[in-house]
Amino acid sequence: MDITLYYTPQTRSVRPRWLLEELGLDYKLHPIDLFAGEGESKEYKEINPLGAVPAMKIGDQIMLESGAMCHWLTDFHPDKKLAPAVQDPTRPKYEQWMMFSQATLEMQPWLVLLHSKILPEADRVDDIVPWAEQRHQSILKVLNAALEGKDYLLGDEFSTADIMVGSTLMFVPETLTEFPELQAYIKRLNDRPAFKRATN
Ligand SMILES: N[C@@H](CCC(=O)N[C@@H](CS)C(=O)NCC(=O)O)C(=O)O
Repeated sequence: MDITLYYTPQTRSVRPRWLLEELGLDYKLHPIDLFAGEGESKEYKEINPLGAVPAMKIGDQIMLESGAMCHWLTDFHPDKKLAPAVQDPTRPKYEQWMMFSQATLEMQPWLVLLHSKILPEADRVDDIVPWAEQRHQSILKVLNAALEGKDYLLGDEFSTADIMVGSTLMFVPETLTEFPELQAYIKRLNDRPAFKRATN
């Protein structure tokens, strides 16, 4: 399979790169200097009209959305056992955490960033920030409890859900101070050789 990953460090593009490393697949890395505006270039807009990373080229086909890439790559390689089989009793939990990472966990930190740094000052809604911070803490509490006594979200076995959830937590380490299970979890994930290779 001929895969090119359009990638900017310290963004959501770490998710598919980390997974590609866990799977031991060959891939080409195409760096995009998002912070220098390369996402807005005519060439890159032909890859992703929204100018965002990651994007993945599979043969001639372009795929967007980090979560979709992770889902598809994992299911394409069932022999690597990074997800339970669809018939397995732990599959519903796997699906839950995969979706949770993007639909629930990442929304509040994104709102904080948007309304404290990214939007022009005139467009920011200040009251959103404390609300989102508090909501984020409530969500972390649930996640912390779910990880008690476990190495990974599904128990002893690492899965792609840990890439999705763990990478999201790693964007906001400063919010984890009250949660020892989450801190230990992040450390465990940081120590994985595939993670180190993906973020070198
Ligand atoms: N839901 C998309 C979000 C992609 C996204 O917004 N990426 C950010 C970096 S983490 C980006 O490229 N932002 C720049 C922009 O949207 O112009 C995904 O998970 O792939």
